Amino acid sequence: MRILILGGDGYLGWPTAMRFSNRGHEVHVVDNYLRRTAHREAGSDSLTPVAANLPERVAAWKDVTGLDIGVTEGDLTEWDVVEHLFTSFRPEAVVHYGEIPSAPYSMKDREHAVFTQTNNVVNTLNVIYAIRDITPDAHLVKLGTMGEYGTPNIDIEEGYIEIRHNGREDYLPFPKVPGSMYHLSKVHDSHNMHFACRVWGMRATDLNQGVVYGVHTDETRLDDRLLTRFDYDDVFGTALNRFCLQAVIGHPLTVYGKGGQTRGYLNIVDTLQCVELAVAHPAERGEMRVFNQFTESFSILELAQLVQKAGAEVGLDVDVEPIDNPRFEAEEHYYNPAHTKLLDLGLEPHLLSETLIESVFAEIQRHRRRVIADHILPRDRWSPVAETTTS
Ligand code: NAD
Ligand code: USQ
Repeated sequence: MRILILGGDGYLGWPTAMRFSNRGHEVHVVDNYLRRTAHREAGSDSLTPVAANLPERVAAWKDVTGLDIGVTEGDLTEWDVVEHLFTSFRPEAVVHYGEIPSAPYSMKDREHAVFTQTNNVVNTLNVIYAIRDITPDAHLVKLGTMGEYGTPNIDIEEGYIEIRHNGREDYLPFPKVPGSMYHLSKVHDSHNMHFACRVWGMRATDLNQGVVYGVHTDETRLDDRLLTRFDYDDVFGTALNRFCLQAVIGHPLTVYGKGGQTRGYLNIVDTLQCVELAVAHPAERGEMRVFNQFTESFSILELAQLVQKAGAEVGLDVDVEPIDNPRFEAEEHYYNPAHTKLLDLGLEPHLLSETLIESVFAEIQRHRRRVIADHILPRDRWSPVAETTTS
């Protein structure tokens, strides 16, 4: 199959590209290095040393496996780039990771919020129109987020809910109450995709993914030149990856507030599995499927305690020291999202274990000299109101 990977230079995009290439697909990756630029500007960096650019990455892949991956270094918000891409490559599946993924980045100030929403919404609109006008049968597999739903006080369904209201019934998109300008950008994307499926018969799968953790996939292990990025800073690092790094360098684990914030989590190898399953079982024309993509839920305090326990096993003395929550979010809440659709398609979860955490510790140790410790504590508060009431 011809598979286009948007955001193919990212944490998840690069391993996904290698996986599909390894499986014999024709793969083309696209990226404008926005993520690398944001780190450069902030003074942070991936813990793992990643190859300098996509041409170097695909050259290393070719060297190790003999397989080719095509590259476009370009911005998906530019229609010319997208139009050329679709006209020349004619994808059968489009895996869309190519957005700004960070809630804290989007909440810094007006500029970052506008940039996040413009980048994410405009580039997805370009992709939708390219599918409509150039490759109408292509299947869009788009990375959304569990955070689109927020933390409502009812069970979360997979995308849609049956509603009875004043004696009538309908099956409608599940209500969305997201917690950041970034998460909102994903809600806007979902609405635009739903519209394109209803009105133009696009086929799409919206993968509402939880928080991803882990360093390695089968392909990144083949050669150090194939490593994917691993971030632990306050803006782009995600919870478990941050905690593992903090444990290794002796930094107290940064649980925000009461620590009851509960989220769905999954191993990076399961991200690849889920995306492969979605691509192998395409949505019908006109169908907008929504899969909740995570394998298990933890509160942030539970996660910290798991890391602490795994640390003790390998002789690390790990402290958990809750700090003032820089975000505006519920710290104690109900959380029970459905996540059966990917299991029904054959997902075999790799659940979080002490052994896995210990293997992440070991990989962090290997790159420890690259740690930039002054990018661990959060620097931006999300709510001027919260700032006033806590100061
Ligand atoms: P990432 O930042 O590492 O990857 C995204 C890539 O897209 C980056 O390399 C970036 O340069 C590129 N990009 C952004 N805007 C672009 C544009 N306009 N044109 C071309 N390229 C562009 O992030 P990630 O962690 O790999 O996440 C990938 C996707 O999965 C994102 O959409 C994110 O929202 C979603 N997601 C991630 C997680 C997670 O825990 N990592 C969880 C749920 C959902
Ligand atoms: N948290 C801490 N301490 C930390 C970091 C985070 O307590 O040091 C808490 C946060 O306050 C939040 C939870 O842990 O309650 C998750 O935070 P996170 O930074 O790991 O994840 P989040 O900001 O939600 O974003 C990440 C990815 C994003 C993806 C999302 C999936 O960056 O791309 O969409 O996870 S989800 O959370 O399901 O929406």
